[in-house]
Amino acid sequence: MKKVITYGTYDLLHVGHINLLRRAKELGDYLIVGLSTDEFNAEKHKEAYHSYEDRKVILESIKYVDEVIPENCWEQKIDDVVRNGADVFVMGDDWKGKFDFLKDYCEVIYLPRTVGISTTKIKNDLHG
Ligand code: C2G
Repeated sequence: MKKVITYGTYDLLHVGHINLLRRAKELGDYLIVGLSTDEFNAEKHKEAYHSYEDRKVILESIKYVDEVIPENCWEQKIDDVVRNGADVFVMGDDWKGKFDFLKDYCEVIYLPRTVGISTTKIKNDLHG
């Protein structure tokens, strides 16, 4: 079984997230998502609208997602890849190059982002 792993906040779920998850799943048979905890989001200077628990329930309901694990820190990726036996690590290409250190442990693929949508854009558009 070919395992794929990716990470993110996945707040205010939108088509950019779904496009990423669909393409990530297409690269294997089983997709694990490392979901940023509220505490880790603070480290990323991000504040999610939905709590970790709610973002986890939402992600787990997506047909492309097989498992959701917490992302607590930047340093856990190598351990996650090894412990979960992930064959492929996937991220949107806004992260291009940032996780190349994982190439020693698995395939690293950066996928083109979906243009024109982001959680930040949704928040800004809603604020009028
Ligand atoms: N994404 C995308 N297209 C968009 C918006 C997001 O392809 N229009 C992708 C991002 O590149 C990322 C995933 O969707 O791969 C989740 O995006 P975020 O929730 O914004 O994740 P981020 O805050 O970038 O956290 O350790 C890695 C971090 O946790 C990534």
